[in-house]
Amino acid sequence: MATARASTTSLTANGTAAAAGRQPSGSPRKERQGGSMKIYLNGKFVEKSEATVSVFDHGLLYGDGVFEGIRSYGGLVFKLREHIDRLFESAHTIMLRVPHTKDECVEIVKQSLRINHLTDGYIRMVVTRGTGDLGLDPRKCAQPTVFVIADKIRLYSKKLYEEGLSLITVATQRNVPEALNPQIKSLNYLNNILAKIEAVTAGFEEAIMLSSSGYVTECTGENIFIVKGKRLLTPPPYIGVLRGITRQTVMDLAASLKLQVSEELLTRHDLFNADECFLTGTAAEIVPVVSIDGRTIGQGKPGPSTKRLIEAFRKVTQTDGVRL
Ligand code: PXG
Repeated sequence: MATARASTTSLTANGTAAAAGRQPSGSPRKERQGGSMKIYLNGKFVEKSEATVSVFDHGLLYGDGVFEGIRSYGGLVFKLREHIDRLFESAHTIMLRVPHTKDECVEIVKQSLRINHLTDGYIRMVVTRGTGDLGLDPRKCAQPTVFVIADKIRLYSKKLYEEGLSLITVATQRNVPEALNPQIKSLNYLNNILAKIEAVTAGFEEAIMLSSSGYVTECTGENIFIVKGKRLLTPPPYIGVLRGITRQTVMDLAASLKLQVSEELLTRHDLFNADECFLTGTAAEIVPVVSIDGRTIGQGKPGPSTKRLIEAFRKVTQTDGVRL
């Protein structure tokens, strides 16, 4: 049985994970040395302490907005175009006008990294409906709010990447696409946060969310894959998962490893009986999974295909991308 669970994790009053004697892996990192951080906010770079938005911003009041999380490796911004395209698609669906061209967004992301002297960074680009009144009506919001934060991120400890994660499925179902399509990367992440709270409260780092009919969808901020023989399987987007950019990268890399990829409906039974399992996401990258709902996956340690995909992913992130 795998032992990677966070046994004494609990939720503090503000909902942040706190575990006896150890830092939660998702906790905010310390400020970079020197303490200065420049944030892009509505057309200019300002100090972090000045980077504030109105309490009337509908991004805050209603989660009315969209975002992207992007990574750069050694001065190369990975899949930058793909992230900006997805940001514009999310914005288009919620009828939010991004007040920049895609080329301008690319420049803003690059500048955010450069101005903060980051070559290996994590970038959060956010566009909200902007400042309105207390009603829902988006027509009251004159101008979208745009901000970009360039920082560092590490979701899980090194140990978890080496030994693998233990997951549980949770009662909170993934949003039904007919109500709120997970393809929209909106600021409304309560569905995912409720699932995360269930996992953390039970002493696990991450949750598997099921669809309303009980099929596997994704984790709270990562897509899920299994390896069965020479096949690499992941749930199809129509079941209600984000078309992850890391997910697509892994699907592209699989061919070179002679793995046959397909999008298939997966049950918990399929997960329990997989040879290997792993998660993908920009922030998390590729994380091996070794136990699900108490069942050991494969040999109970990161599998050979997972390790080769991690290696192939590491290589591609070091050679591909938009140069700063
Ligand atoms: N599914 C969901 C629901 C996501 O939010 C992914 C999959 C992976 O997609 P990419 O394109 O990044 O491979 C995400 C990623 C976090 C965090 O802290 C994760 C995401 C956004 C914000 C924070 O884990 N999204």
